Amino acid sequence: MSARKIFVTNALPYANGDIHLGHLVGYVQADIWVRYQRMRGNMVHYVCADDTHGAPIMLRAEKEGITPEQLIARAHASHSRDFADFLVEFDNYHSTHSDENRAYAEDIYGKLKAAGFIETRSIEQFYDPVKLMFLPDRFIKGECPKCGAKDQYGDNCEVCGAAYAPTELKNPYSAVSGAKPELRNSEHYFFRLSDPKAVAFLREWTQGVNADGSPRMPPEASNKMREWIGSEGENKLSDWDISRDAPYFGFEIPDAPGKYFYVWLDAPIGYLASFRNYADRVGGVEVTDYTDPDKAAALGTEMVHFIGKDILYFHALFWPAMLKFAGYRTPTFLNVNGFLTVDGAKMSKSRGTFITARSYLDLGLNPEWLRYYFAAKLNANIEDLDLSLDDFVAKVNSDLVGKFVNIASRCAGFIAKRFDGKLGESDVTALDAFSAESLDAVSKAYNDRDYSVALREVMRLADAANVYVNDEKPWELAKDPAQSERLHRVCSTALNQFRALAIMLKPVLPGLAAQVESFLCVPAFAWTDLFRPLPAGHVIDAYKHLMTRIERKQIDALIDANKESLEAPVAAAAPAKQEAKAVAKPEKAAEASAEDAASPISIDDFMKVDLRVAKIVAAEHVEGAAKLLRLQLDIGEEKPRQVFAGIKSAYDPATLVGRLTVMVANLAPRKMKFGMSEGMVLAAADEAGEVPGIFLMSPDVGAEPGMRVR
Ligand code: B3M
Ligand code: ZN
Repeated sequence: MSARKIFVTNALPYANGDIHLGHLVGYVQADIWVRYQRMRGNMVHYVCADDTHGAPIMLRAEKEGITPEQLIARAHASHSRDFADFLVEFDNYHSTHSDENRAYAEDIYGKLKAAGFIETRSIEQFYDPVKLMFLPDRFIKGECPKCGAKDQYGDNCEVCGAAYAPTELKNPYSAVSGAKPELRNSEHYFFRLSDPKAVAFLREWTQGVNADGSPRMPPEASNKMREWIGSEGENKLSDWDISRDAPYFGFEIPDAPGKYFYVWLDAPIGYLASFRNYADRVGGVEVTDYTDPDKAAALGTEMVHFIGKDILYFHALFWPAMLKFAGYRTPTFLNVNGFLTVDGAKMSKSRGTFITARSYLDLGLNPEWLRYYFAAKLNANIEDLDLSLDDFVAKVNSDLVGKFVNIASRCAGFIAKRFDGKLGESDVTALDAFSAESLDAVSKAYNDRDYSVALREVMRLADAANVYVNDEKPWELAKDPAQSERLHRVCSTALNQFRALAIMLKPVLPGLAAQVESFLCVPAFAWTDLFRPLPAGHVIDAYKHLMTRIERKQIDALIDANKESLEAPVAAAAPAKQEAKAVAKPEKAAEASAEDAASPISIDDFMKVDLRVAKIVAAEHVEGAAKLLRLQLDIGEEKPRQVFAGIKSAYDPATLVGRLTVMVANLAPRKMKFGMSEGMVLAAADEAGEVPGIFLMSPDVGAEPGMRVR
């Protein structure tokens, strides 16, 4: 069979937040697949980019006092670093705010327009008369029309779960300026998805198969699409609003001054842009082989997208329709992953399970532990994946350290000490377990993205290798000089078994595999190496320790580091709705972990914290918040500061009014579910939890609001 030619992408992370473990599921899944395909000798171009446009990025940059370009440059650097450190190895990590993306977006839009798929229409929308902009749904808040809960977003209520249009909110206000929004008309551009040609195409595309009979998406996804499109004769698809009015951070639509492409229009186009940027950089790759429908069909090139289930709608409907009617090839396959839960529950900032990629690395946890755990639980279905923390520790320690690494650590020393690092003959029958049949099973499972099946088979083989070592007992053979030849044979055999396991684990554990390659003194493993054991006479290096065990206390430190401070809970990440591009930044804990607290800082570090005596001029309960009180703090400024403090369990708000305390005055303001928090008050609590209560700080008699504390 000739080599496959595959263009692979991962969903583009939004430039408005950090990479967290929930993101990593899909990236690790794709990276494993790419590495496996490459080991098989297939040609893969694997690209990604940051998704950079839209109102949330514009507004956030403004709030931080930087340009959107600066904000996305910062995100690009941190995202690239996070992926590289988790061994997710893209050929290119580009940006949707790029010349290539503008060119593709204009080309696709122009072709859709020429084909009659673009239409303009006037729509009525909320407008912020202070900020002078139309408001995305997520930036309008008010009272839920169903249950009356206050401070709910414009698209759905977090208290009763109702979904509604922003115009249905009672007492709506702009989350940007606080102003009462007005309804205004504006001309919008639409992609005519309801056109009978589009509907017919999508019905076939989502339900049909590729020319070679392979499916285009998992069956659950096809079924979902059937529901969304509706059955023959019925059409549930509505036209898609692809424009936004200035001010907006994005690409202006050609011949439409003041109108911009909606971020979701140019986001998937970013796949092509990143590929183009890559091809131009490296040379020798012909992008149109993968994007032109005729060339793609003739050459059999594939285009595979790895996405999360929350963005299926965009990738299974809008994206293929855009490509099709603009004269591009359509995707070969959509791989759809589910959400990550931690210990069976949604990731949570207050519980510390909304874990950033960076915090994991910073605490010295090995990225391959997580890659292995994810892989061991991943299959080709759209299922949520649970990171069960105890199971994580147990599985990594037992499989990787206890079973895999253990084989080498028990045998390699004898080869070095007794046989000058030279391998001897291997026991052919002991290697029989690694039959073509079981290797085929592993291959098939990797190719089908059934990694849990692949790894179960690999661990079965590891068990067999351990049984062999346990039966042969090299440590006992070593005591008897007459058994030297036998010892040589057993250790050589076991190391060949170990090598075969390392080859099969390489897509998941590329770093560990590289260490094994260097220890065995062999070039980079290819899949076909499985069928050729190392011969007698091959010289290996001294064994170096390959992987340490995870300790539960490392996990506890990780949870601690991600625990949101009591004083400043942040609104939970917005679900990825059409307008809801704002994924709240997972905030690092303000309270450092126990170790951090103990390490010394300089006086300069301390002086960076602006502590002030503050007078509590108002205190009240916050509706819907279990732990918080809303405080107004006078620190001698024109207006009191609003601060949310997690002290509700300890204080009756009425008793607080009038008293003095100490606040951090230069903490970056944070947008919370209930409003802005503009600082933090200081309070003591027993970390061990033995002494109950929270104790607010007080200055001595005579202190005045606004005095600096140092
Ligand atoms: N950036 C995911 C989100 O922000 C979105 C994916 C784009 S893939 C083309 O919800
Ligand atoms: Zn409600």
